[in-house]
Amino acid sequence: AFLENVVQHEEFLSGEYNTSFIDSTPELFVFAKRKDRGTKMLTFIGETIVNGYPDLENKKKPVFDQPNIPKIKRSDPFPNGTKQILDERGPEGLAKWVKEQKEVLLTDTTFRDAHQSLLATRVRTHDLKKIAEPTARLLPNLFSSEMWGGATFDVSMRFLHEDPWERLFMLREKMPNILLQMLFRASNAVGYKNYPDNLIKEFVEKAAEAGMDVFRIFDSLNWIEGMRLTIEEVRKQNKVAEASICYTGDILDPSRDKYDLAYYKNMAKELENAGAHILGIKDMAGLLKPEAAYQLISELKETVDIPIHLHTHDTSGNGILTYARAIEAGVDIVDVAISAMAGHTSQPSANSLYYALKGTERQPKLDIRSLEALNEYWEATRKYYEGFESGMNAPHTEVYEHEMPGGQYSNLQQQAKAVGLKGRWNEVKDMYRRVNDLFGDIVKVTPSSKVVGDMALYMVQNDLTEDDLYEKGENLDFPDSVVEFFQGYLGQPYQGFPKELQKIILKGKEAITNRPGENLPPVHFQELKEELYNTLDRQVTAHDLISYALYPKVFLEFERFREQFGDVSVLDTPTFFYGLRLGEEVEIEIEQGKTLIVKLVSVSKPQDNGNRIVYFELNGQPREVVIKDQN
Ligand code: 3PY
Ligand code: ZN
Repeated sequence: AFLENVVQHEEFLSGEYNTSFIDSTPELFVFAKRKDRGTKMLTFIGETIVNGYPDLENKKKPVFDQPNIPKIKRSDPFPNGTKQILDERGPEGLAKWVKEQKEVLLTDTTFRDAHQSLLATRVRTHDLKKIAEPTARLLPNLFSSEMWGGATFDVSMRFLHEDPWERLFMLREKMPNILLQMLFRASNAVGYKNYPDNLIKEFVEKAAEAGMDVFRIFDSLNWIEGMRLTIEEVRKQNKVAEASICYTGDILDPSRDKYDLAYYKNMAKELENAGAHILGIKDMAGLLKPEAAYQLISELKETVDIPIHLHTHDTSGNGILTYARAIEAGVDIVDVAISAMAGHTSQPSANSLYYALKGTERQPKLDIRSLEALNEYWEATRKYYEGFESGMNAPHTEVYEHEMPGGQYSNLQQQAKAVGLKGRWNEVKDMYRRVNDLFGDIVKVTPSSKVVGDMALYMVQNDLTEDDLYEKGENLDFPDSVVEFFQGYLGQPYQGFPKELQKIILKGKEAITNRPGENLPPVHFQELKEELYNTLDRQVTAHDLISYALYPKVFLEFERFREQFGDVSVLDTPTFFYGLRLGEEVEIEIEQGKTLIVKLVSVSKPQDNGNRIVYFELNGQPREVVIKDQN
């Protein structure tokens, strides 16, 4: 069947896959016969019923309460918001407007970082679609909605079998009055490695055209050389370049003087000079203590003329106090999430901040009843995803020690489990901190944080100490990500690499000091397009091409899945994760005005060949599908 052979092909599995792979192995890319949409959908539901959703331990469908969607008048015109200000006044005009506002402005991260940090990025477009318009109508004073980028791009294709571009188009349509914001890893785009310059430009151009307004741009080593190209391209598109400093260490601790106030002030000035419309402070692990926030923001307000946008994670439980102090010091915008999706590794709660600022002139302008109504929706919706909860249910102040980003904690925990270190999680966390010291105290955020995590796992797994690396380094086979990091493929860390360790890890391999993107051959979009057209046997969009160029394997697997099962993003979330109970009936709107009514009638015992027959009613007619039982 289409592409099924591909993922098992040796070259593919070895990771040496490149985009000429299709040319040299055409036999692998043959299409399966097309089935109708109803059959595809029944096959997917049948698969889920018989074999379960791969990542979930609990396969039995719980009974969920239906999330309440707040009442809104859809026929009313949308209230104007920041989107109109950007469109009318341009990014400089918007920045000027931001600075004129007395109250603190809010970015709502519920649609991106909140679920990336709490629920392994698993929130589906289906659930965003239902609440997008109510959010835009009920919170028209939001500065922006962060709804794309970071891990959402990869995860939506890989695990949710959804096209991230479709999510963007849908949200743009449902939220015409609010700025849409994304997290962009500069030369790493929405991936884990550096990409060719022309791919970065193409991504920014097409995302801007599709409706993206604010690009929060950061480099995982705070290396400004890695950010310039993206800043320039965003400016060219007349969109908002929010160039960001990643906050690490502790400016209150005199013994951690590598990243002191002067360091951050310098970087802020450089980003302003590089063309930032807004300065982002990205506190990805939630390390910025309240008094540090006050000092940092006070100093930065003196240093730059552009507005300042602060992002933190509430892992330590101190998030609201950090914001209160930053707001006192004059920060212009802060990132929050709707309460039910806030706290712990996510952002601080919008609802809490509203009350925390009561009695001050900087209290945000919002209708708290609306916020509570949206909260009710998210409280119920979050339950759909309980299989992806990290288990952290209290503040973790140890984050100040290990400095792990909010989005990495549960991820690394899973990785540790997968390599048999489940019982040694405390050692892994401690090793993470030690590896950071070993690497010379670096900024840790995707993808540099992944390098530290890989090294920590490797050292715990092999019972290695720091001394062991220096003593028997030549016999050690270091993880690829670590070798590539020391080769300079993610860019240059502040004050350089620790030289002795670099030598041990590289074993004679060369390291670069220029921008990795300069060395990478450009993507030939036209060739890629023909190749994909031949493979997929359909028109290929510019968006498909970008997804393919960034994540070739993930994109092809996503296409294979869609060919086999159709567009499963239209399914409600409980059915997507758990299938149907006997006798249960669901309505599936496969396109506007076209609905399938699916009822599960029975499931046969496995036959000798391991197949089960799943009996449905589809729009009242009996239908059956044959599913191989993998258990
Ligand atoms: C990401 O890059 O996905 C992040 O959220 C970093 O904090
Ligand atoms: Zn974050």
